Amino acid sequence: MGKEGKKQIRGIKIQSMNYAMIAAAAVLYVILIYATIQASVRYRRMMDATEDYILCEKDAALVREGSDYLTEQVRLYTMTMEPEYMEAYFEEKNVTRRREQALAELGGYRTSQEAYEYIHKALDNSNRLMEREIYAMRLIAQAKNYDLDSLPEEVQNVVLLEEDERLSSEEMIASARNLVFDYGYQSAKELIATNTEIFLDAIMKWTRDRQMESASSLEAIMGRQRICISILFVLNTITFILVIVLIVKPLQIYINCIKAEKQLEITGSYEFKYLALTYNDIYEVNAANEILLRHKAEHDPLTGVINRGAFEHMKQLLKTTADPLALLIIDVDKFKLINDGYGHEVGDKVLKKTAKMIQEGFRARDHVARIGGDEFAVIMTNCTEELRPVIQEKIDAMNQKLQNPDDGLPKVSLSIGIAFSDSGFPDDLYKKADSALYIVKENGRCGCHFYDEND
Ligand code: GH3
Ligand code: MG
Repeated sequence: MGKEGKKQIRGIKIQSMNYAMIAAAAVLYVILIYATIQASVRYRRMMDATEDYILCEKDAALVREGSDYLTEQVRLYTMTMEPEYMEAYFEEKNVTRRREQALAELGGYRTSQEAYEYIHKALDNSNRLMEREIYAMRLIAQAKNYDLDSLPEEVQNVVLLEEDERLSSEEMIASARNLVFDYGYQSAKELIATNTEIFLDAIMKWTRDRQMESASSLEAIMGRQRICISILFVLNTITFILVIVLIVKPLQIYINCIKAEKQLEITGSYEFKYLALTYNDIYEVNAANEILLRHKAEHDPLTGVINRGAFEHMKQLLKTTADPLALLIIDVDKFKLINDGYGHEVGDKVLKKTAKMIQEGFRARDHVARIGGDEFAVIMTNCTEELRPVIQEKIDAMNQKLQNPDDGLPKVSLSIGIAFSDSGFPDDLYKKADSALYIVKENGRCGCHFYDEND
């Protein structure tokens, strides 16, 4: 098969398969890596949402604590009238500022705007309550006749209502206590607590929404990762199967073919099929060359029958066999005269014709060889002396034909010496046949003689 034939080979190319697998694996790996990054981002978001919630809760607690602390200090002040409580109150209001700091911190977090407004409202409520508290403190200071200059500016700046100015000290104290203990104060406090609660509820809901969103997209990403891993597994399995089908199996088959000295089976990938076809081409050419060379080495180029070398080889092979055989040595009579009279070319033609005739005259299993210039030998396998008349007949027929040529070639005749062997080709068989031939040559040629011990 030539190049054209090889072009028509159908099969998967290992190279193409490799490229396809590498490309598919690369795409899947990129998707997987991207999905992993996405998963980390979603996970981080979930963590952030939880962290934000904790911080919001802490800050909401700070707002409430700050407000409660102010309430506690103002109430203690109105009850005990000890200045230290007023100092503690203003320390919280102006220096510690837990509520403001908590709110400032909340502004920095990723919080829901809606929730943020509630905590802001809580702070506004707390601030509005402070006006009432400071007014209460001013009433106490007024009732106790404290030096106004020693009091915080906010207290100094309070302008008492006219009806309060007219109150007695006890009434003022009672009014101050009433301001920070009455129902209105309590409701305002509850409003602060409610707004803080609403804030926390809103933050909780917001956090849960963020977590749910991140969790569901995390779930989707994990799903995609599972699909990618499954596809990778399938691809790997396909690759393994293809390697077995396209490479491993064909190699085993090829090795077996080579061991059996057979042509290679056309199987496996495109490359293997190409290799097998090329090998088979070479194999065929080699086999043909071998046949040709062996034929050349064993055959006579002029007549086409086996040559002397092959005849000797055959003698060796038959030496130890058990079958009976006959050896005929055939020589063309006065052949020199043909050469001299008609030329060498005619001589060759006569030799060719003689060889052909001998070959056609004997059985296919008999071996005809050219063992000299005008000398031939026939080994008749499985032949006993019983066949003498048959042999005689054959020889007579051949001589008859050669003596009456119808092809324009000169007349010739053959002299033949024959010897039999009961088993194989003994060493002296040739000599016997040759001596029988000599007898024919001595006795007028054109005929045959069977070797006889008594000759
Ligand atoms: P005899 O009857 O005693 O055999 O006489 P003969 O002339 O045939 O003598 P011999 O067998 O010795 O001669 C063989 C001749 O065959 C000698 C040689 O020139 C000739 N010869 C050998 N090989 C070839 C060949 O290939 N072609 C031709 N044309 N002649 C050959
Ligand atoms: Mg001769």
